[in-house]
Amino acid sequence: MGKLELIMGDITLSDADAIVNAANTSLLGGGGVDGAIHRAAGPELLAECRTLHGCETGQAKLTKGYRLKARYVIHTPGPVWRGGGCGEAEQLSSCYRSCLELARQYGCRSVDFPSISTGIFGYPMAQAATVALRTIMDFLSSHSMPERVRMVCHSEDALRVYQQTYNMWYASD
Ligand code: AR6
Repeated sequence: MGKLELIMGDITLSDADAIVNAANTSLLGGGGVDGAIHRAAGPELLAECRTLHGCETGQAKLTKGYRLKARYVIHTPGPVWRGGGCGEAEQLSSCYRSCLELARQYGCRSVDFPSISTGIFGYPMAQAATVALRTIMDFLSSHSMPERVRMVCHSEDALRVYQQTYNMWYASD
């Protein structure tokens, strides 16, 4: 079974085969990690994104990585948090699953994720971590690729939440 790692860092510096972009449904860029990925990848990324004609929440589309070290960027619009009663958890889980499925189809051995929806879209970090880790662990337990998935947390607080969530659900001792 592939392994999951929780680290702190800047996903634009990732050397994984694919990185995930917490995008919006236009796929035409924005703030947060989306803005950082577009800046680091260069204008060719936006040019390719324009050919994709957007993406639905919970789905994913793949582009090349251009000036990034990562070969591919997998763009997924997460849900906007509306209090939790509007299908947000199912949509967030679908984001992770769709990205992992695309990565597998493109032969990616390693994939790095940011914490989708937990910035501008307002999803509470602990609840997002539960959905993210459960979906990734389920996928890894039933597929041989990718071999390594990393959650790249952007702050110590975020990393602590992911570690605590992991320990709560998956630690064996
Ligand atoms: N590396 C890793 N994680 C990061 C980085 C980075 N360089 N920069 C931010 N984060 P957000 P969302 C974390 O707001 O909530 C955009 O405008 C950040 O701390 O980037 O899904 C899109 O176009 C947070 O934990 O994405 C959409 O309109 C996480 O990444 C909207 O924002 C996600 O924060 C998407 O909102």
